[in-house]
Amino acid sequence: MNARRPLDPALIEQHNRQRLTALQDEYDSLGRALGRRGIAIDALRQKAAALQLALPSWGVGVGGTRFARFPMAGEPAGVQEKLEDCAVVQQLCRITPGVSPHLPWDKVGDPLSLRQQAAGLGLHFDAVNSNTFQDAPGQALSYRHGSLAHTDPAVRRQAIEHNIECIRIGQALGSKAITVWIGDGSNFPGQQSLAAALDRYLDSAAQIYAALPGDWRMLLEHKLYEPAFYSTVISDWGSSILAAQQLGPQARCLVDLGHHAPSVNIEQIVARLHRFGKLGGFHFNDSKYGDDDLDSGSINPHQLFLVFNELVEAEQRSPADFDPAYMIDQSHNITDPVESLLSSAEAIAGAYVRALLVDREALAEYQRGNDVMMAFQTLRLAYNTDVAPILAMARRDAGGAVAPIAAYRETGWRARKARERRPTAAGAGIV
Ligand SMILES: [Mn+2]
Repeated sequence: MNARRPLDPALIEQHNRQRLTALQDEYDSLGRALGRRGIAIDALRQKAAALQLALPSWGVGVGGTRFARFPMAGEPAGVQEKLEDCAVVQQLCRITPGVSPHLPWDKVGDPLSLRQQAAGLGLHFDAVNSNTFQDAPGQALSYRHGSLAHTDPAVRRQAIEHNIECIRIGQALGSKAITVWIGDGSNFPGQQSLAAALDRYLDSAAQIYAALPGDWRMLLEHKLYEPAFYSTVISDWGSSILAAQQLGPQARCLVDLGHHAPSVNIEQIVARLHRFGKLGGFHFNDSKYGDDDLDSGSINPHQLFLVFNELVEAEQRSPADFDPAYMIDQSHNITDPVESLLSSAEAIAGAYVRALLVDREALAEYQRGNDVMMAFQTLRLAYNTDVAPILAMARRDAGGAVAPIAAYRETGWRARKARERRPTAAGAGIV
């Protein structure tokens, strides 16, 4: 299908024309430098172009904290407008064709027509996210004291049915996975039996698992704390992989980069999960203190590189069972979400391409010989290489923008939407 582009392609072409001479010069120079290291730059350009990320439907709206949300003129209100903004991101960066919807935040209505609308914009739907961490308007029973791990079987049943409904809607949308994250846990010692709460979760999760279509995955997302501040039922990758192993082969673990204790070695978790066939996917973001949902690569780009270093190694080690889902999960509170997503997509792609630069044979040799410094320097050399010209060329090849944020500003998209779209509400709440 010939996708309808929200931005005028002529504007992007004009933007690229102004930058092409400089870009070609930088690309050629980098190509010669990489050639001296035995690396073919054009192969990297193709791999960079093949990377695919899913955007969070909730991420194109302005987020907030539990204190406040500051709306932005022209931000998208409903799912149709959110798709439009996702298409803007995709048109400019060309590696974000997926959209991960959140139910019931996204009022899907007729899923088939929404799927058609997405396809018309050059998008498809990625993993659906269920939501039993807050009460939807008109909901019969409250999740105040939990959902899938609630002590009341009727509440658990309601939460299970919501997840099964998400699968049904997801099927109509063309998704192949459901991401399950629950806020269940406790705020006080003694509030709940830690053992019994996990048992109830496992029983509920098994009922959702039983409703999975054969070609679907169930992605279990762990998180250390919040909203429960003393204990959380699926708090860490250990709980997640044990649950995924008990549920069955279609259950995998989802790693949200912000959902770990400070200083935890996330790249090692990635390697472990892959080793046991349980690496389901990622929610990319960055954090300084906790689950900050900051823009990918804005705080610790080195960690992002080390995660991709494990992913590239995992893919080379066993390509047959390597297909993690890459999704972004961020809350953009004070920036234009389109710009934050463009910046994040660039950071993720950059970490990936840098990881591709690692000389794996040399690294293995240094590791075998216990040459610590040269093993480290092998990673360092890759990390210190500026791969921006590769990413820009890959985008341009695919019809995207050489400098996506600059191009976005040149189009005047947000100012136009500020005139066209209804204002959104302020309010508060973690989103
Ligand atoms: Mn997440």
